[in-house]
Amino acid sequence: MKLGIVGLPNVGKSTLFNSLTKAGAESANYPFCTIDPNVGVVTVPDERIRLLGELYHTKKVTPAVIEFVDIAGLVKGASKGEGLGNQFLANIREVDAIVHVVRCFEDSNIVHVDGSINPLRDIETINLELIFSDLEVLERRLSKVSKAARMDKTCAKELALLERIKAHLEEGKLAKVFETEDAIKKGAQEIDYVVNITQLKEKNYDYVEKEMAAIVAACRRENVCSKVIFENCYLEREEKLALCAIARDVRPDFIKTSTGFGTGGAVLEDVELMKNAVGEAVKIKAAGGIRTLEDALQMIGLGVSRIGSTASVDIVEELKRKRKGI
Ligand SMILES: Nc1nc2c(ncn2[C@@H]2O[C@H](COP(=O)(O)OP(=O)(O)OP(=O)(O)O)[C@@H](O)[C@H]2O)c(=O)[nH]1
Ligand SMILES: [Mg+2]
Repeated sequence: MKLGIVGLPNVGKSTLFNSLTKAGAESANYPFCTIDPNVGVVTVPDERIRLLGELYHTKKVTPAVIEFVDIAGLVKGASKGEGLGNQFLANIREVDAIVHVVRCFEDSNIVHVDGSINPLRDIETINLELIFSDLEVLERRLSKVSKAARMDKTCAKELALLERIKAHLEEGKLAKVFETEDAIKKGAQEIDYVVNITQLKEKNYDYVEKEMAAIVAACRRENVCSKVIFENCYLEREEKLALCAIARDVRPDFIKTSTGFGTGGAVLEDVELMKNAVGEAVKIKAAGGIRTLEDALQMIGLGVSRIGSTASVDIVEELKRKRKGI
C-alpha cells in the first residue's frame, strides 16, 4: 500500500515521514524545505507472520509494507502556480490514500505560510487545491474523450461520467464557501445564503448539512452573522422540518423564511413550525411580504427575532403613531 503525505509547507510533513519511516529526510524550519519527494518503505509489524514463519520453517518471511511519499508543500493558488505549483501532485497520483498533515501546534519560531494557526482554514486550502488539481486532470481527459465519444459508445459513457464528476467538483463542493469567504473579505458583516433546494428535495440531507456547516464555519471564523434561507414557499412540511433539524445541529445565527424573490414570503404557519422545531437553539428571521405593523407584531409574537421588510420605515412610523395614540 502506498500513502502520500500532503499539507501546507512547514507543517511537519517530513517530521511525520521521518518518524514513520526513520528515513532521515531533511526537515527544517522553513517553507518548501522538501522539493523532490522523499519515499520511504516501512514493514508492518505482525506477530502472526513470525509465528507462521516458525511453524512452516519458511526460509524467507516477507511482511506487508507501506510506502510513504513525502512531497513538497502546497499553498493557496498552487494550482495556478503559486509556491512550487502543484506539478508534484503527480507524485501522489498513484498512491492508494492521502495523509493530510494539518498544523495544530503553536510555536512562534515555526513560520506558518498563512500567518496564523487555523487548522480548519488550512484543511480547506489544501482540499481546494486537490480539487483544482483533479479538475485539471479531468479536463484533459474530457477533451480527449469528447472527440472519441462521437464514434465510440464506451467513450460516450465515460464522457457522461466525467461531465457529472466535473459538475460535482465545480459547483457542489465548495463554491458557496468560496463566495462566502470572498464576500467576507470584501467587507460583508452578514451572510445570507439559500439552501440547495434540489438537494433537499432529493432528500440528500447529508449534502445540505455539509454545505450549511461549511458556510456557517466560514462565517464563525470571522465573527460574521450567518443566516440560512429556507425559501419555504417551495418546500413541503417534511422538508422544512428536515432543515430545522439540521439547523439545530449546525447552529447558524438565524434561519430565515424567504428571500422575498420566491412565489411566497413569510407566513405565520411556517414561522410557528420553525419555532417549534428549533426552540431557542437558533433565532428566526421572517422576511418577505411583511407590509404592516400588524404582520410584524404577529411574527414577533410567535418568537421571531428579526423582521426583514422593504416597508420597515412605514412599520416603525406606524408603531410610533400608535404609541403616541394618534
Ligand atoms: N513545535 C513543533 N514543531 C514542529 C512540529 N512538527 C514539526 N515541527 C517543526 O516544524 C518545522 C517544519 O517541519 P517539516 O517536517 O520540515 O515540515 P514540512 O511540512 O515537511 O515542510 P516543507 O517540506 O517545507 O513543506 C521543523 O523545524 C520541525 O522541527 C510539532 O509538532 N511541534
Ligand atoms: Mg518536508
